[in-house]
Amino acid sequence: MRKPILILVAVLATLALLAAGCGGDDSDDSGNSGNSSSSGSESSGAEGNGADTTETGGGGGAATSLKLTADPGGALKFDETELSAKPGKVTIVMDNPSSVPHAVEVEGKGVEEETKTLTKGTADVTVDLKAGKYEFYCPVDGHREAGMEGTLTVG
Ligand SMILES: [Cu+2]
Repeated sequence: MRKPILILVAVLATLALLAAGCGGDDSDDSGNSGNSSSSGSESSGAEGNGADTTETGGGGGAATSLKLTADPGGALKFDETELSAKPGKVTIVMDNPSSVPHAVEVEGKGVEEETKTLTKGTADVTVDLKAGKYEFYCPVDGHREAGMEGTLTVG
């Protein structure tokens, strides 16, 4: 019975010495090691936030996205006059590559929402639509009359 205990004690003592030795040797560098560990923890936190964002994105993924492009040469027209979507949230992204200001307004069934007016860029608006017919057009003065309009069919 005694020998195993002595061996165990010897092993523990050896391990303790090794551990103490390692700790002592590393103490000069441990400051840097500690900082590295802290940075790692911060990174983990960021990953956690990223996961939350992904979940939120998944919920928002139900929205239908429609794209509308204004004439690149500056003519008063969109590339589409007929758009269609399923009922629910619909995001209309208007790309205006020209230097003529444009926007898109969606109107119908009590809905009336528009993107901001801009040149050389994209703007979007999200609307919650029921089945039916809506109109979309550019609300800039004179543009709708010139032909920047179309029909959005939801159903
Ligand atoms: Cu316009």
